[in-house]
Amino acid sequence: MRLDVRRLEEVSSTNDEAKKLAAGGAAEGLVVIAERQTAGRGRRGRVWQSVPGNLFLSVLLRPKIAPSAAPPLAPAIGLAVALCIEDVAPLSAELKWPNDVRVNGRKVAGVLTESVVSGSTLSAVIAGIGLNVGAELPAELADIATTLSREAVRNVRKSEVEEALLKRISDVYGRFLAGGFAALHAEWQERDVLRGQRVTIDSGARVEGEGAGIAEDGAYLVRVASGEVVRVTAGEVL
Ligand code: BT5
Repeated sequence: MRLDVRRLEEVSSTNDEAKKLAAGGAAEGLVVIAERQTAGRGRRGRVWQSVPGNLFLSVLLRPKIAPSAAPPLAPAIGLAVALCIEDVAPLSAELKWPNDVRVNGRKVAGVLTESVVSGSTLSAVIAGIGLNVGAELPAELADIATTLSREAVRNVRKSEVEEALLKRISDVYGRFLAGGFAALHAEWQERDVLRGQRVTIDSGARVEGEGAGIAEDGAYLVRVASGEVVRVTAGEVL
């Protein structure tokens, strides 16, 4: 994938900006990076606290796959973020299915993938990433969130993180296109924080049990009380 990076000073959300450009016919590989987001979003209408100095970017992907095959792109991009973190700092990144990246138990990055579907065709996937590099987060997030600089106990340079992230996204996406999520499965599994933990996943219905790992296709597996292993293809860990 050839990347075409557009840098903007301020946007509502880099995902919205990328979606607009996608609607105008922009090619796969367009990257929108903003210094400031005034309405950064998480999933289900949640807010992404976008403190200037941290990284906010969205990549336009146009995979030739069915809309139903798009959900594993969220954990795939999560893996790219994890690998990027390990490239730039002496840290181990942890992945919480489907879209959280953590370091030392606290969330350092989130991924928001949004599909654009026309008819029965997947016309685009916008993969948005918010990564806390070094700018201090609001106090209310202190218990659950962190930054790379805090965890690495030194200043981590944003330009370096950005460069590593774009490289990892190209690499991971290329492998996803060639071999599906299965090509990324082992690396994801090594960083899985839910495995062996009690989990409740809301996927329309509630699935409760023990995390049994990520499946080869990117779904999450939960061993429920009866001993049966249930697959969850999309959802939210409570
Ligand atoms: C996510 O949502 O984790 C996806 C976040 C994606 C943000 C990027 S920034 C670039 C692009 N443009 C956008 O508008 N969005 C994407 P979710 O799983 O719903 O998690 C949201 C929750 O994370 C919030 O409810 C908070 O609890 C927590 N949170 C908010 N801001 C945070 C931050 N800066 N660091 C860590 N946690 C945060």
